[in-house]
Amino acid sequence: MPILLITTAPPAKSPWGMAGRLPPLGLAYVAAALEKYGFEVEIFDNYLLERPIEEVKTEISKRAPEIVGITCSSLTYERCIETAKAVKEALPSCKVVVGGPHPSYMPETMLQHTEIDYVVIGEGEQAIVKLAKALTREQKDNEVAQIPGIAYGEIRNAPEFIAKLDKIPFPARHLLPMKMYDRRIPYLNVEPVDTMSIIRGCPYSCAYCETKELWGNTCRTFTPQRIIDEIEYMIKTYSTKGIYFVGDNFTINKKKAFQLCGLIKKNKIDIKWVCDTRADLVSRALLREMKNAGCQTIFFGVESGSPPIMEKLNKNLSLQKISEAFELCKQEGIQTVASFMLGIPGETMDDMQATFEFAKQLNPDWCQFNIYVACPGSKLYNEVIQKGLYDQMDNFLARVKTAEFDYDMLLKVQRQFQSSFNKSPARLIRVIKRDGVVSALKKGVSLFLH
Ligand code: B12
Ligand code: SF4
Repeated sequence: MPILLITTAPPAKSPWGMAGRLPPLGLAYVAAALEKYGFEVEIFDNYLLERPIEEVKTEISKRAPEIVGITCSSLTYERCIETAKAVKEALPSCKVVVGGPHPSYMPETMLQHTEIDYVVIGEGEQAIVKLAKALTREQKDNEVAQIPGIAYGEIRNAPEFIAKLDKIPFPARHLLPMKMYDRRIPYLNVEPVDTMSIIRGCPYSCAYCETKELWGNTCRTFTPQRIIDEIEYMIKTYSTKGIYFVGDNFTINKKKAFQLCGLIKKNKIDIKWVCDTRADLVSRALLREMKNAGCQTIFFGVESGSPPIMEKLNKNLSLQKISEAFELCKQEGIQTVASFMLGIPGETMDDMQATFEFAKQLNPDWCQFNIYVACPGSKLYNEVIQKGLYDQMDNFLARVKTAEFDYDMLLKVQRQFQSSFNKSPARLIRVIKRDGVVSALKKGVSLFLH
């Protein structure tokens, strides 16, 4: 049974801005699971290629799959529906399955479209294999209705999390045009850089985040040896020099993080990497071990410099702890990225100013001031919707507006903060230390012109 997995083109115009073009790891995992069970699979990454829908339709007719799986985030919701329609126009008997963050949080918004046959809620690997197997059999209806994480008609089955992640194969990167992706990242001084996802689930309950809804509240990881096997495979197959560990809280399981770093050193693996984590999940000993194992940069979601706003975000993390983590990283020679959000419901201009002051105090290597967008699945999203604290809704993502601020004000504040931070002497000194005078001067000129 031939199966085609598709990412949709990004929306033509989005108030949320567009991020980089990285390999769609989720679809690659789904593809690998299907291949393991002998299914014939192709991936068409139209988020990367951005072909118009008529061309997508031609592509679908040409490949003649019996199942099309589409990945969907809230941002690409409309594109997903458009693509599902194109599938049914090209091949009316082809089954359309959607999965990814948005269908997992809001399956009803997908199933109201008759072009969509099935929704997969949560992790896709087990559900898609069960579904594809069932669809090849005579008694498919009974079998499909039993699949955990499947939704269609009146059926809404709860997902089943994969207990032992090592059981799932490496993502099927061989089905992707690997050379066409953005294989550079400002936080690493090597290239090509590729992505890996090694952790699923999070026990924290930050009000703006919906990760739990997709991955559950228990943190699951691949074993350190399995991660090493994938890194070595990447180096051998794709000449990978840097790894961007996408996803949340790399150091959440400190023991495994130590083991992984130990194995990188023991096997003399020459790789540089960047990861995300929380400021309360690092220690000097761990940072030292990470640095020795090739970690160049850590991305911290700091979010705010205002204690009441941190309280509101339910981050359960003090500013003191964050300052300590940044200081430790400096001392151990690991670069830092501090990411902040502006425009949290309840935030005042004073709170935003506190964020800016805190950013200066942390003095990270890179600083991002992002305008908060309320995403389905999170506690804060529900509050924004219930209280009507938004002035624009695009693909279910809400642009927040309160008595204190609107989007235009936030844009001004964001530009001012970003520009002041980039031009600050402390930052320039940091860039000189990091990149050398010539490169820093070049960057300095571009920063001042910013
Ligand atoms: C890395 C990342 C990015 C990268 C790369 C994205 C990419 N090409 O994959 C970049 C930086 C480009 C990015 C951009 C954006 N991102 Co992002 N991103 C992530 C992050 C941290 C990891 C994604 C990942 O690789 N996960 C690992 C893989 C294995 O998981 P997965 O893709 O979800 O796939 C699994 C299941 O969802 C399911 N599945 C997925 N697709 C399908 C399809 C079928 C048919 C089936 C059966 C199953 C299935 O099975 C997969 C395997 O189990 C997640 C958070 C997270 N922890 O997941 C946020 C996340 C996906 N991003 C998010 C957002 C909001 C964005 C942006 C809108 C941000 C912005 N303002 O620009 C853009 C939109 C990009 C887009 N195409 O939609 C939200 C999505 C929320 C939502 N409601 O949709 C998330 C959940 C983060 C968050 N908590 O807010 N992102
Ligand atoms: S923001 Fe990070 S720590 Fe907080 S709930 Fe989401 S994944 Fe967990």
